[in-house]
Amino acid sequence: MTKIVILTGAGISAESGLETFRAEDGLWAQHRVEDVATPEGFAANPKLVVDFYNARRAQAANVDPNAAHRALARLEQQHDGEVIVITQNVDDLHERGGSQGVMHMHGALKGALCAACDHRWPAPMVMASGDACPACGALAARPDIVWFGEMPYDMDSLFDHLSEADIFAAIGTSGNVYPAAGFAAEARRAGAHTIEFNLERSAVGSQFAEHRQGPASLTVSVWVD
Ligand code: BJW
Repeated sequence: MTKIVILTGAGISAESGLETFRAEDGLWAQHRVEDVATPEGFAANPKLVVDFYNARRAQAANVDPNAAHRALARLEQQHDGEVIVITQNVDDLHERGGSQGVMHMHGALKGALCAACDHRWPAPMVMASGDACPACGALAARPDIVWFGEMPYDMDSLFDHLSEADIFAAIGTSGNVYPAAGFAAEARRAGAHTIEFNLERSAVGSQFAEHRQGPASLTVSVWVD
């Protein structure tokens, strides 16, 4: 029985209508990363950051999973072995496409996190900066998002999965952000066959044995079916 580990990035949600980060007109062309995706940015201007994620939460709620998300859910049902979906995305399109147990290594738009005690709870659709934490009462609610300089979630478990992978597939991720950008090399070292699904070669394209170029809705569906 083969174990398939899949890493997804913003490119898998692009055809659902969500912007990627590093496209010419992407999110980082419209906002300074330091302002909206670092703990320092949040400390300097919490309202700006909370508003940025409120807007993204609203956008994500208004789009639907696409054929690539649905194909991965079918893979999970059909494959005679384990399928692990690790996403860097903070939307819930994998879950709404039918995948179970998705690992959100960069957090989730649907989550709130207490900066004082690390308690996590479901975020309201519109968060306010300085909302109270239901566990400790501190006025320290923030979006449950992993910003630059913070430790992604579930790292030990993610590396265990990578070390057991027979197939590692990266879908729609530019390979610019670590530790996720190092996953292909890690899986390859452990003996996995590595496949990249992208419109173009990513920054870590040399780590993949196979490249499937084109829109994920098409290439992932062809791979699964
Ligand atoms: C399609 C498509 C279609 C389009 N079909 N494809 C120097 C060296 C190495 C590391 C560092 C360094 N200096 C600092 C670091 C660490 C830092 C880092 O990596 N910085 C780099 C910029 C160099 N990383 C961190 O700080 C991380 N934490 C950390 O390292 O902790 C310490 C640690 C050490 C050791 C082990 C473990 C931990 C935290 C990173 C947090 C990233 N956060 C963000 C924002 C929050 C989430 C949010 O707001 O949504 O996460 S940044 C942003 O980038 C977001 C994404 O998840 C992430 C990755 O982007 P992604 O998904 O790849 O999107 P794009 O836009 O870059 O690419 C889209 C791709 O899709 C493109 O390739 C397109 O071609 C493709 N595409 N349409 C198929 N239809």
